[in-house]
Amino acid sequence: MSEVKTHLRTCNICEAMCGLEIKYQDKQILSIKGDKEDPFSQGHICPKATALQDFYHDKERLKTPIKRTENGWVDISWQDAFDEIIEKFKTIQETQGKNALGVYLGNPNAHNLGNAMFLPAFIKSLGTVNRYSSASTDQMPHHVASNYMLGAGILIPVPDIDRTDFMLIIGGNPVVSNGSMMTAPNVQGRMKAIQKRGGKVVVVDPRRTETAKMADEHLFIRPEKDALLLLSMIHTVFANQQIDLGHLENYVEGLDKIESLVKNFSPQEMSDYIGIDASAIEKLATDMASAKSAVCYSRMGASTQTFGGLCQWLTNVFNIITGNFDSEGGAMFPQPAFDLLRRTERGQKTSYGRYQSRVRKLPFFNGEFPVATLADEITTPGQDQIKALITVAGNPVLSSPSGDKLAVAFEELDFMVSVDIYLNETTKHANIILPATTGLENSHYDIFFNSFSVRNNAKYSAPLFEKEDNQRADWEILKEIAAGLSGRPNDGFTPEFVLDMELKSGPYGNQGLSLQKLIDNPHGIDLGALKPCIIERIKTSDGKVNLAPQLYLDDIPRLKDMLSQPARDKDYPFDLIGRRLARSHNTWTQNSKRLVKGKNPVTLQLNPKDATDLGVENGQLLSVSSNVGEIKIEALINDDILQGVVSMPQGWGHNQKDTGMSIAATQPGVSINDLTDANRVDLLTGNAALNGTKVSIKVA
Ligand SMILES: Nc1nc2c(c(=O)[nH]1)N[C@H]1C(S)=C(S)[C@@H](COP(=O)(O)OP(=O)(O)OC[C@H]3O[C@@H](n4cnc5c(=O)[nH]c(N)nc54)[C@H](O)[C@@H]3O)O[C@H]1N2
Ligand SMILES: Nc1nc2c(c(=O)[nH]1)N[C@H]1C(S)=C(S)[C@@H](COP(=O)(O)OP(=O)(O)OC[C@H]3O[C@@H](n4cnc5c(=O)[nH]c(N)nc54)[C@H](O)[C@@H]3O)O[C@H]1N2
Ligand code: SF4
Ligand SMILES: [Mo]
Repeated sequence: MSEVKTHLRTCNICEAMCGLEIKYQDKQILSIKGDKEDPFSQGHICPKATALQDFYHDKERLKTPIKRTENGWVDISWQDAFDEIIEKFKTIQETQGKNALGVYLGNPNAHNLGNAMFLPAFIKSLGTVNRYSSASTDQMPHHVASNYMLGAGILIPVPDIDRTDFMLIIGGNPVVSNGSMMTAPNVQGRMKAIQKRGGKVVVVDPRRTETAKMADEHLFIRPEKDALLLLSMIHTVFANQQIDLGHLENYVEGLDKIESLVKNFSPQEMSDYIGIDASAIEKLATDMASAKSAVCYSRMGASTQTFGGLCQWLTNVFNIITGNFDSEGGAMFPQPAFDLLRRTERGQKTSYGRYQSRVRKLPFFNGEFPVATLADEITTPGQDQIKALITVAGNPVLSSPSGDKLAVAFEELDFMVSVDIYLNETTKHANIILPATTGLENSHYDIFFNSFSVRNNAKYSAPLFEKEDNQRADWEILKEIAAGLSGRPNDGFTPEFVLDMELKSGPYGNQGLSLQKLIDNPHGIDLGALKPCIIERIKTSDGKVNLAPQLYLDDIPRLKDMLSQPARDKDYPFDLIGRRLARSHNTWTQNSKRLVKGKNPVTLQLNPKDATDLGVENGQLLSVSSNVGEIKIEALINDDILQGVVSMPQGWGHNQKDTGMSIAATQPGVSINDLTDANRVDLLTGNAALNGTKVSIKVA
């Protein structure tokens, strides 16, 4: 046995970028703890990080390419796998057109240095517009708002949680999710610090969440009414004449349009729809506008719904008109050391809205179509129909709306490839699975999440364990396919080479930032608090913030139409929303024994009054139906949820045959996305409307 060693790295499971201190001996991990000397996370860690060792040691994780045959899965060599994939993709594209090849990118791509760096070139090599990703089940409304208001989809406003005096959280549960589009390890500690310095935290959510329980105030809201809430808050700010653009006074266009828009959205008129008293709405808006600093942060619950586009736009509008945009304690903009914004020119025309999807005419945003229409594009005959598909680090059968229908659609493909670490609900439909290295075998630097971080940082993690001879990193796989398809030789650039170049030529290059400097500082380097910078960073052609883009104004009639619809559907009287669990991450961490032990966490939470009306008892098995599917799930009755609303975890449903995750299958749960309807999208951004699914409930 060799000596016990210490390895420092950043956890790459979620967005929080926690520093880890890992003690190990040979290939054995002795402990995984929070790195107290990481200047950003200061020792914070959650239970998922300790499972990194389980993913590393998991015997069911794939390490050799496998091919589906009549006699089951067989191992094949990398060369044979690449030869067959390139030959099949080329033939299909030559005979059926470039767009006959589709691509789906899942969430772990954003948490992987090589993928974040080399995916654009890979996608280009595919030569198809049929591009999809988990972004359209998640944060597309944020990117669309930034693109139309600020000229660049990557320019995301981030709550300055460490300095704000008032934080309003709409549809986010960062105490469990550890934050999203807000990279902030130890959100709980940061929220407590707001309270300690005399500030206030308010949560707006149909559930009394773990975050709501910590907040100073929680307001229950009816699902999908957030745009109305924001409009009535903006109405109040105008009515009180509290408009204050601060240092952006000469940089904001369209204030008059907002003023006339909100006239008809007074708190009094909207209150019944929203489910919050008019006086509470007025107080919230007034208190925020009068606070020294305040920030409205709205996330998943306000994005993955029918009006996600309007919600993210109006969130920005509220912050801007109260003087809380690009200023301390408000919504601010990071200046990352690896700056993706350098790829966008001022006034540059983007692909936003350039195309419509073939079947359902949904918008193409941020270089992709909504995944809610992927099944249609596979199953509907005609020119540009998808005949071959490659998924990279994604499990859309469990993560996309009407995921079970997508599984059926995959069976219609002529050829499918998955780059993944498991044989799961999605990859089992592939003809070939290419396994990538993961987690502790990879080097890391967070390209994306430093762009959404509440402080500017830089940290590099070397691989802890060397990969085995036969293994390949995701980026190596992607480069090999790209070279085969484009006919251009692999450029040979490694992630480290590009990272070093970007750091040296980036905004901190003149302060000596380089890969070597990061290697010399393995706990990471703090690059300081966020600074006002939007005037320099904005990418609109006139350098001004566009407060009222026409696209958004044109979506208001759709919102108004909702007002005339009945509050409760006759056949499906409940609104289903999702929830996240502290011990699972989306669909893929469920093969870790230490994370899935204990009681089945996949339960339907409902209010005691609804339970009484339905004659349901705690723990009873229920049958839940929507217009597209039915599942069976146990009842969890408590008053932490609004009457008429029910909630269940997302990311589960490992109850299928022919998959290779036996620990996950011991506690399979059911998939929420067998109930969500792919036809329900936010028509403005194409984002899936996962929350607010209408369901009926009966005892099973
Ligand atoms: N109803 C409902 N649905 C939701 C949500 C919700 O709240 N409610 N949330 C949505 C959100 S926010 C998201 S981001 C999506 C996520 O949707 P997806 O990205 O489709 O799902 P994941 O579970 O993240 O899938 C990760 C896949 O990558 C594989 N993987 C893990 N690590 C690696 C790696 O290092 N390399 C490779 N090549 N593969 C790897 C896993 O085995 C798995 O197949 O789900 C969405 N779906
Ligand atoms: N432990 C854990 N952490 C995770 C993940 C995980 O799976 N597990 N996934 C990661 C990913 S990919 C992401 S994108 C982030 C997401 O992180 P968050 O944005 O914090 O997402 P959720 O925890 O799903 O919280 C969404 C909240 O919206 C509420 N909600 C639902 N519908 C509505 C509505 O109509 N209006 C309002 N106001 N609220 C509503 C829900 O009750 C829920 O509390 O979490 C990340 N972190
Ligand atoms: S909060 Fe996220 S980044 Fe931090 S340890 Fe947990 S999973 Fe890893
Ligand atoms: Mo996500």
